[in-house]
Amino acid sequence: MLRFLTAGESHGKALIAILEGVPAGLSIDFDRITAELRRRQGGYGRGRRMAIESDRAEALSGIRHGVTTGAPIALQISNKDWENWQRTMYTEAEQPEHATGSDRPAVTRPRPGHADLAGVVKYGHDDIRNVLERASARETAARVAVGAVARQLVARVGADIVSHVTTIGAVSIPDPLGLTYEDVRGIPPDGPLHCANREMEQQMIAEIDRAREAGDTMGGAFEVIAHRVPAGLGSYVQWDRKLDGRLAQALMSIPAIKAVGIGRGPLVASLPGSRIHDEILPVSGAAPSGVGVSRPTNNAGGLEGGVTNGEDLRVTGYMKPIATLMKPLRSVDLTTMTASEAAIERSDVCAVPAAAVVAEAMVAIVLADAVVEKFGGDSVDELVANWEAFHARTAARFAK
Ligand code: EPS
Repeated sequence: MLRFLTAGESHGKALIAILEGVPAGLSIDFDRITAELRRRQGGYGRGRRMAIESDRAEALSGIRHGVTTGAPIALQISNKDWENWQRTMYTEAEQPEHATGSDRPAVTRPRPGHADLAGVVKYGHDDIRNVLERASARETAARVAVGAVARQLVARVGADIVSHVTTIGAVSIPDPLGLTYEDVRGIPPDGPLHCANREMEQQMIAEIDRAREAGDTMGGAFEVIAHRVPAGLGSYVQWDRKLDGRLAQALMSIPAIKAVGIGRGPLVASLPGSRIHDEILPVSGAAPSGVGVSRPTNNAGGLEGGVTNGEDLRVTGYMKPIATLMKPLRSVDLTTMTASEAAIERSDVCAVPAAAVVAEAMVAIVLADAVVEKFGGDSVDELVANWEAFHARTAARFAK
């Protein structure tokens, strides 16, 4: 229902996103888009590139006088670093006369863990730059801009999306599911890792510092929580309609994410059913989701049968360490086919907090898609009216 494409290289002129399927009549707060883009640029462990960029999305279509028209929305984020790369990244056949920046030699030593090797094999390139420019996580800025629009749509049916960092290297907060949406919403925006536990955050920072000093990199994990998600999104009737599968695909598509967990995640494999399944209890009064029962636990992470059940949606992403090491791993120079250290490109030491912001955006996009699917997608008024009717019907059903 909602689909988007992005284009753009890390050191090209700009990133572009085209988002189709946003209903007409949605007021767009551009400051919110800018704020999300700024959040993605932050977090302890980022490299020097982020000091160059100050991302802003310019809307080129699909929005008029601040309100969506129903037409495809095109967003553009300029790369400020472009001026340092024009002689390397120009698109014309010949280097333009007034091109700026330096003319860099080909990259020929693939970094283990990066798309470098697989990319040159697949596309038949000699210069790894043709791979790494697009395989760069720079692309995720475009996703965050799209996600910032999607967030504003899902907010119209009450949903809010937050995230927190749960692991950096060997340091993990003890029980992420023990934290509520309110706990995570309350993390100060300037928290260096956006971790709910200030003490453990210091240990995580030390972990990143140790990696930096060793010329190494560090991965981690983050959890995304979507609060007040309408019940009944997704479906169990067909494999590709299950919302857990759609969320997993969306999160796994973020660079460096190697695993996704829903609710209790991998632990479901090692605990008995009596400790995993969330009991269903009667409740007095109206539940905010309209589903008039109480669930004392939420190990399912808000999804049963691939359908939202009215509890908070909780999804965890596990990120590997970044592939560019200042103390490089062994590799092979593809020009001479001799042993050689992997290439060093300017990079981050740890980008887990940024990945968490990207994951929020991807969750927003998946939820917006599912909301449009369930409640209709031509105009926001129509969508909201359908949601309200569904909510009222659900509440009435459970009031019996
Ligand atoms: C990245 C390498 C670094 C990161 C970049 C992702 O870029 P550069 O090579 O320009 O220093 O900063 O991330 C971003 C540019 C961004 O916006 O997140 C990589 O190799 O993937």
